[in-house]
Amino acid sequence: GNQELFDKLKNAIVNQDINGCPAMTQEALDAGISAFDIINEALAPGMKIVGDNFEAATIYLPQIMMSAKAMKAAMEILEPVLAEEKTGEGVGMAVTFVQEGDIHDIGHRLVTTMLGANGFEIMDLGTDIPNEDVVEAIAKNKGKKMILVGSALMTTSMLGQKDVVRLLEEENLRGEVKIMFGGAPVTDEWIAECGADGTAENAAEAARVALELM
Ligand code: HCB
Repeated sequence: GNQELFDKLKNAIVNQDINGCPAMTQEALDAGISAFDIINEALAPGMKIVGDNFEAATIYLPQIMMSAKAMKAAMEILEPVLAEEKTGEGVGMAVTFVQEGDIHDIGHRLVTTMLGANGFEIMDLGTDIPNEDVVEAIAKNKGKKMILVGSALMTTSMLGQKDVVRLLEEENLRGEVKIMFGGAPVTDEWIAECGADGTAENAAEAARVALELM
């Protein structure tokens, strides 16, 4: 059944199976499983295990990089499918980015993809983005219905999230945009301290929260 495929795919991420992972992803699609479920039930939980293993020091950076590659290969198959499954239209624009100093892009890509699949017009600024560039992107799109979606995976880069809110306030742009921040170290307390509007635990929830905020 589906659970068996999900487990196989999860293991493909954990075991750094760069060829098996996209192959099994295709197999799951062919079996009629949605791209959405493949991501939320198999790929993202697989990366979560990888993160836990790294924290437990049972694996090291080279293994993580291989798992990340396996994940990317699967996402390359799923992204066009999600674009086709797209629901909703004219929800607004989502400006997505990862904070300066931070190159972790797996969660960012998942969230960005999921927002696009839920009808947002996407402006993906990428990773390691200085706050000045973020503010400029918001300024350029002033007047549009907009949400800023930032990720930070490190406690150090996370601090920049507070600065970007302050910069937007200084430029009188804070009222132009909703703000959602996420990434493993981000907590509800941090969101309150930053003056952002919301956060989410995973990509599916991020899409839900973003739609609610608009
Ligand atoms: Co990286 N790394 N890493 N890493 N890495 C972390 C993040 C640590 C927590 C691991 C640890 O030490 N415990 C740690 C940060 C410590 C800290 O500050 N607290 C760390 C470190 C220190 C480093 C380096 C400095 C290591 C080194 O070189 N010595 C280096 C830094 C590079 C840099 O950014 N300048 C580094 C490098 C790497 C790679 C390259 C090996 C690889 C990244 C590959 C890539 O992204 N292309 C990597 C990875 C993979 C991780 C872990 C293992 C997993 C991160 C991940 O992809 N998770 C991570 C451990 C962990 O997080 N527990 C570790 C899976 C995704 C799906 O989850 O949380 O990113 P996510 O996103 C979720 C969720 O948060 C939410 O939805 C997403 C989808 O479900 N979400 C949002 C995300 N953004 C959102 C925005 C919103 O608005 C709303 C929701």
